[in-house]
Amino acid sequence: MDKVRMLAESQPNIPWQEKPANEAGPVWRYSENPIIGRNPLKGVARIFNSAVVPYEGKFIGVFRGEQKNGVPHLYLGHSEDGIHWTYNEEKIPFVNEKGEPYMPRYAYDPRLIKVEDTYYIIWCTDFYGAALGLAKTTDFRTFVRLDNPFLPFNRNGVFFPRKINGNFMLLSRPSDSGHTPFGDIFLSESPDLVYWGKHKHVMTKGNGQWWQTLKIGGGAAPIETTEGWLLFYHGVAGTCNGYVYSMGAAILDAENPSIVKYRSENFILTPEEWYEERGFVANVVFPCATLHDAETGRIAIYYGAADSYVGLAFTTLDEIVRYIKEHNVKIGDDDTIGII
Ligand code: BMA
Repeated sequence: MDKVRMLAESQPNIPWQEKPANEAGPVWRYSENPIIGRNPLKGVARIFNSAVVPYEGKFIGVFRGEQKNGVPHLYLGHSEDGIHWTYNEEKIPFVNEKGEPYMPRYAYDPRLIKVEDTYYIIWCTDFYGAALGLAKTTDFRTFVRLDNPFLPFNRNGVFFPRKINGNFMLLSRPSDSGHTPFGDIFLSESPDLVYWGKHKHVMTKGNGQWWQTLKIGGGAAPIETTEGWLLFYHGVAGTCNGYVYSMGAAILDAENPSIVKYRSENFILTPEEWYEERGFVANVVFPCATLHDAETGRIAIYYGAADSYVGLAFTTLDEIVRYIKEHNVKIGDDDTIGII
């Protein structure tokens, strides 16, 4: 069998630590976690569930900052190494297409994804309830907010990093406006970011795997590989003490990503460390982004921890793909194109 390869750029300077000898799982945590602690900038009590990209030889991020009045907004951050961050104290100043201020009432769980020459921010916004908000930038100075792609209620919008058959591809998780005790991952397409359609079902919450029995949602932008799209996502268990968020992984078909090729039966990261188990919301591991290097196959996963911190975890393409295949489980009709 050919060795699996990433169909992505080389990013030799991403954060990295080798796997500790005593680590049994396919994903290991950064030893200095959490990389972002409490009160990280003026007026912001906590940063978590945030997204980063490589930019001009360094790194740039869009951060979910929980202000001291409890309302989340998005903040821009810069880093030389992907670990130590400085932030703009002002919220990201979204404008409409005429250049006029166009701020969301709140904004959380951003993803930041480059498609062609443009960076897209997609987040959870207020559209008479929780829905997807969308903005674009090419220079991280002007942020043009576009029409909300979908009707309420929806969360966990994740773009693919390239168009497929000429269309933008967007994963989402239809929700309710509250704490959503249900939900699967769906796929939608758009030629122009205005009209969305060709909706398909991608992945079902897994009733046989109790860690993801309540709901699932897309996490980081899928990584293109010779095996298909590698997706890190979150899965939620409902316990007598509340929800528990873990990280899962799957591989979607390269040209028809509504088809799941492989999906790990087991979580690949679950709350175990103090910063995942203790915080504003205990027991949350919530991936929103990766940095990855095609040359070495290294992957650095950024995840929110306990709605209070940002953690970093590592794997390699070889290791995670082998693990997913070895623990592959077929759930529902995930292996179909997902139209009924
Ligand atoms: C979800 C989202 C996430 C959050 C999680 C756990 O519904 O709101 O932002 O991390 O709940 O509180």
